[in-house]
Amino acid sequence: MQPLIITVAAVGAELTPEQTPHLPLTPEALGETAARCQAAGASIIHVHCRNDDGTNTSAVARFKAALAAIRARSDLIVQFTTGGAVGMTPQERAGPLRLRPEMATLTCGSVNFGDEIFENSFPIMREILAAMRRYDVVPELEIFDAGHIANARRLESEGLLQFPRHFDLVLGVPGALDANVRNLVNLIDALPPDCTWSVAGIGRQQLPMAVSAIAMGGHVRVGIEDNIYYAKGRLASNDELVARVARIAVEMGRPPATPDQARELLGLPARTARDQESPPPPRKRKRSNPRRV
Ligand code: KMH
Ligand code: ZN
Repeated sequence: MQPLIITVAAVGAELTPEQTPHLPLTPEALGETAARCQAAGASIIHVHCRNDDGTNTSAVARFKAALAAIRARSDLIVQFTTGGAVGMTPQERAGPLRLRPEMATLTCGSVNFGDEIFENSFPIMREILAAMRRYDVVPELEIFDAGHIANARRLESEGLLQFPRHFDLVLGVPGALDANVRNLVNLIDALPPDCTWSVAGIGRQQLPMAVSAIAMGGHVRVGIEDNIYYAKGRLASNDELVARVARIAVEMGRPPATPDQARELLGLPARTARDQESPPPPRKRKRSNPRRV
């Protein structure tokens, strides 16, 4: 089986500093988190940015400082959010893409999100994808509901996306698909051929979903964006959550991928190419048999 790609979703948009002291609010704190999480076994960092007071921001200057801090302290694959926070405009969500991170998320459809609606109409998705194409950013496709995979296929048929791509299956958001193995298997069965996938279990389902994904040949997203607890009543740091999954993965014969191994598995250009004027075309992805259970 392939090495395990561990993504750390280290910040999010909804948490407040009152909920956990482990939120990396500043670019410096994000750089420190990146270094610790890479040492613990992560290969991708999913990035939202905050102001010093903890409020969410899409300011390009803040993302620029965060990108620089992460690159100075790690060689993690940097994946910007384009989901942002509920209520942000598509222009705000896509703004930081001009900084040309290696990856960015694309949520593939609207979804209830607690008591709110996380809006991702086709026009919004097309606009965000156009910005990704303009800046040569590779999308990771976020799936919160079963219909989102059909939406991704439609975007592909419109020529706006190419498959195979990496999918992140987000299970357990209140208002979306529950986090259980039956839903996970159904989603994997619906993926286009040769796509890789990870699972992001929300709340207390983070660890069971992660262990399921390791066993099924998928990859894993953990981090306090999705789950603030290490155990009932005990808050977690991001690197603790990464380290626990890495330990289990080693025991299960799936040692964590290095960032460069993850780039290879995901078909991303080698990191040094990002700093050149014209990056080379993406590598051809290896067949991965991602659906094997
Ligand atoms: N904050 C959520 C509304 C993403 O980063 O791509 C959306 C989100 C998804 O976090
Ligand atoms: Zn996010």
